[in-house]
Amino acid sequence: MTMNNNELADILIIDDDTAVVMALNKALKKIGRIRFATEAKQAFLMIEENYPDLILLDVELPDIRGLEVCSMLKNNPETEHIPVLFITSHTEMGFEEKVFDVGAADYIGKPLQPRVVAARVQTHLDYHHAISLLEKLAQTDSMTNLFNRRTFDEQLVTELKRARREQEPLTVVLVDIDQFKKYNDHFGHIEGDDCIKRIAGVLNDCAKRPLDLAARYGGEEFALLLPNTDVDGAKAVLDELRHTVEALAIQHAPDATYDVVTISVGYSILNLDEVNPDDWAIVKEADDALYQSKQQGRNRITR
Ligand code: GH3
Ligand code: MG
Ligand code: MG
Ligand code: MG
Ligand code: MG
Repeated sequence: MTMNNNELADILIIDDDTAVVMALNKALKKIGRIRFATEAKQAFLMIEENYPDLILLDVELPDIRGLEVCSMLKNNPETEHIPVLFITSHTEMGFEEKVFDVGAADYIGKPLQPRVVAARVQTHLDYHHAISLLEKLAQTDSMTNLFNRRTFDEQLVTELKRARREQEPLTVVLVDIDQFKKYNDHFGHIEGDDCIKRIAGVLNDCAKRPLDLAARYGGEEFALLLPNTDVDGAKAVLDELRHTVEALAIQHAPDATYDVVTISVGYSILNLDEVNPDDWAIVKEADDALYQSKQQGRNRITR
């Protein structure tokens, strides 16, 4: 999610006709920060610099045809979500279809009517903003702001596929707070929620690399997905995690084993030689390892 409703949207106009650019700039300056490019090559550089919230695209450009530019944007996972609106005076039969075939959100006919342009652009920005918000809500655990279980399950399948294809290690981690019933019984549920949030913050900090994922797996259980991470990498991340939680020094209930709140950790690394791979086997292994950590006295890490 990039856009906040109160922020001005970032709108990129790609058109080689400066009169059109000036007219659009005037029509849209209240809605967004306008950037413009007069050819496709320049536009792609600007898009990479900062992904715009919406693109207005001319059909005829000096270097690459507008329809092709739109196809390229829609075939790139980084830019496929950006709404593209064509600016065109093409009125021949079938052109409208072509525009939507390449994934455009809409098209605006010339001559341009400033208020119509502004209204259409605003509608698409609002729609796009609402979709992004819904996507974010659907992926997030609202109490901790970590990813939720559903997102973990989806990403697990994706990352297992990638790991097998690229022959790269993948580490799956399960984390459970130690003797948390005692914590709740002694301090109450509100303090308990607070404790969960603080530990979630540590997990979030541990998922440092772009593809690392930290999720709330259940009540006081968390999961980490660490792509391209082998035993040494996993040990380093998890030692730091366990240590950092302990160093929060959250006072535990008087009848708990340790003075401060701790976590138990279990992890498993994908076996790339598996003949009949089962996607959930790795989670089961991490869960068995977590059980071992609990059995052996808690506040520890087991593979
Ligand atoms: P163990 O060391 O074996 O894990 O002991 P435990 O008491 O932590 O046992 P377990 O993991 O089975 O218990 C989970 C407890 O966490 C039960 C429940 O009361 C508490 N819990 C789960 N979700 C929440 C939550 O969202 N908020 C609060 N405050 N407590 C929760
Ligand atoms: Mg042109
Ligand atoms: Mg538990
Ligand atoms: Mg527990
Ligand atoms: Mg238990």
